[in-house]
Amino acid sequence: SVVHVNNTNGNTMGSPRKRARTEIEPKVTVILGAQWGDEGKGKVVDMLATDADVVCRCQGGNNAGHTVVANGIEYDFHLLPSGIISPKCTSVIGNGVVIHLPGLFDELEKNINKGLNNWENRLVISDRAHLVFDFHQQVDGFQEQEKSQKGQKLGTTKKGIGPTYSSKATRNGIRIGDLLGDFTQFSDKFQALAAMYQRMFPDLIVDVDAELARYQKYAEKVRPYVKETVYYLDKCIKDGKKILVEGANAAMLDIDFGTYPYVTSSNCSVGGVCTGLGIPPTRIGEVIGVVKAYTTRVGDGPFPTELLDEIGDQLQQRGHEIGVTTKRKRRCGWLDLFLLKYTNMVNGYTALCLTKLDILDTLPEIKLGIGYSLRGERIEYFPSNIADLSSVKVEYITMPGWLTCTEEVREFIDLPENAKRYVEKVEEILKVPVKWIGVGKGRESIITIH
Ligand code: 2SA
Ligand code: GDP
Ligand code: MG
Repeated sequence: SVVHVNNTNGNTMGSPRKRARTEIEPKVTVILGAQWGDEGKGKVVDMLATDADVVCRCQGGNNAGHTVVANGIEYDFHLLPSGIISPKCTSVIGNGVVIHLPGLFDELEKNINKGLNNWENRLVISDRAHLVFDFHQQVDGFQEQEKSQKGQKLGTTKKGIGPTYSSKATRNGIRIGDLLGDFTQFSDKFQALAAMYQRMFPDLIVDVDAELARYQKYAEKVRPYVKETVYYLDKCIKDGKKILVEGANAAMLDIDFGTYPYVTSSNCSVGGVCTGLGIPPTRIGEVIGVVKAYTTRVGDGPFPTELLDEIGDQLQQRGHEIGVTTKRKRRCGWLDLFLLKYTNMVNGYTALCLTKLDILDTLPEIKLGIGYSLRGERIEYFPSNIADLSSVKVEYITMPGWLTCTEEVREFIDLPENAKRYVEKVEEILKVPVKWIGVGKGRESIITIH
């Protein structure tokens, strides 16, 4: 179908002037973490990938850890889009992603051992994506160590994400396209970058010759998958392909809108989809916010609804809240609807997937954060200042729990009444429909609300 932008005759010569027409093309569906990550994005992507042609990652790197449990096998994805296990899906790693090639090939091998096959023709990597080198990872560790001495560490995953995006912003970063071009030029850039970091961190060890020899091999290994992805995705859209975007990390870790400096180094909110793939905002359709039924955070930084008591421990244990990449324990707390209102402002969710409702099954009472006050006054905005956020007092509402196992429930109507009320309260306060509810790890453990 075609929209006529404007049919009026714009000229003065009598004959109608031909006007450009805006084609209505299929819209891209975006899946985003609405809290501090680990909401279950991998599982949601897997569910929607059965119906998709292309799944894209647009930002982050192998700091991410996305779990998919399919046919009894647990997969953890870090750089590969979770759609890679869907046999008819093409997986795109976009220009906004930072790629550690040794990590990427290790991840492929690990998944091939778990049964991943026929992926060779289904993996596409942008030539504009920046490379994460081992020295970026070492620098990440050094920076954390320095901050730690001042009691200010961020709790990064030490995957080199911050240093690599720094190189990108400083404009001495090295892209996949550089690796595949003239190797002498690549070597010069590599040497200059390594030398710069060696001046900054004298303890850094880089065997430049050995690294260059290693990367000469990686160049040939990765070459078959590399493409100019802006044209590729544009064609996919025009050909009517169904495209999913798999956000990594989450809104509260976004470098602009998150709890800076306790954030990651990319835009993990909706803007990162446009910049990380070259997709215009007019092509974005559904924006699905993935919301865990409580809140977790891994790494340092303020967390207003954190539970430092036995309820927090219970959520951590029942929810197996352990970092997929670093194996760190995740901090746990109540669901924070004030925070979610803020991330909804930034991301504009069209629907929510509320995951891990089953983890709340054993709680007699459940609290929901609905407002913040600062220095005795209720505030209307989510504080951008870390000192303020650390000192807010959260206003809660308390709802009765359901004390019933929900793991086998597949229809909303079959949920215990108090569980239904909990879900409805989330919808009522956020004014966004909850379209799916997660009640277990597996692919099948989902309630779809029609
Ligand atoms: P980084 O490494 O520079 O991106 O770290 C900066 C902050 O971002 C947090 N971050 C994450 N938070 C939740 N989940 C992530 N992925 C892994 C997982 C984390 C893990 O799925 O569990 O295994 O620890 C992720 N990646 C980055 C990080 O904790 C810092 O607070
Ligand atoms: P992601 O980073 O957002 O993809 O989430 P992670 O994979 O880091 O963490 C989510 C964890 O919760 C994984 O272990 C999932 O298998 C698990 N999970 C996802 N949805 C549900 C759910 O509805 N119930 C339960 N019990 N576990 C879930
Ligand atoms: Mg995760």
